[in-house]
Amino acid sequence: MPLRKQAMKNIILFGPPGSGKGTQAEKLVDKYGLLHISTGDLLRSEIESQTELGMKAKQYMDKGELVPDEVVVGMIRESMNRHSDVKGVIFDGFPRTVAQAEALDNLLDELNAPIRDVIFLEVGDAELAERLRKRAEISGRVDDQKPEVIQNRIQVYKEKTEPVAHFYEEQSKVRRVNGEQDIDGVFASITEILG
Ligand code: B4P
Repeated sequence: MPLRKQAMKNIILFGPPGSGKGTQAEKLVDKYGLLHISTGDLLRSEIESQTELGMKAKQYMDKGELVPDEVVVGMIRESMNRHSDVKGVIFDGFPRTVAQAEALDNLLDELNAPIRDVIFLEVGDAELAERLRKRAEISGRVDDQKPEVIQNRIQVYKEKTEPVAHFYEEQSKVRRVNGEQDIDGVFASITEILG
């Protein structure tokens, strides 16, 4: 992949399931004109198209488990290749394991375009469960329907995804935001950080 001539604004939206990553990503894309890459959306679109990758991913997602790293990293690489001339990327729901974070750093090294900020949306467990329960009523998402699957997603987050925050804390890139404010309040806090 070619080196970028211009500095890219690459941002990770980080936080537990239901913390509002997808919600905020849409608003940030409007404001900053960045490319939005959501691994959750990419996987759901593979499932909808009934591809081989989608059918494999579904087995994990329906249980609230993470899809294997190599599948997700391959999808990210493909998306980045497809959009080679962007001002920057908002990574939403990725990386979710330290192995994914390392793979992303390697990929961005090749482009000479490192992650600038990791926006960490902090929301407590009770509020998360309530939001996902409400989303279930409108989204029809299989992984929102059963309380035990929601609990598993929160558990998997604590075991496998939270260590990603420490990975980026060592690079001094983590910016914590109170994700329990209303949607516009969270957005205002993020834009204050990003400028
Ligand atoms: P995702 O699609 O990433 O979904 P999420 O974490 O549940 O949601 P998000 O944080 O985006 O919340 P949202 O804005 O919708 O992942 C789904 C699954 O895909 C994973 O469990 C996993 O199996 C798989 N997967 C995805 N990426 C992967 C990876 N990298 N590796 C392996 N597997 C992967 O907000 C939730 C709800 O709250 C919404 O209804 C919203 O309206 C509401 N809300 C948002 N902000 C609010 C606020 N401030 N106040 C009140 N309500 C708010």
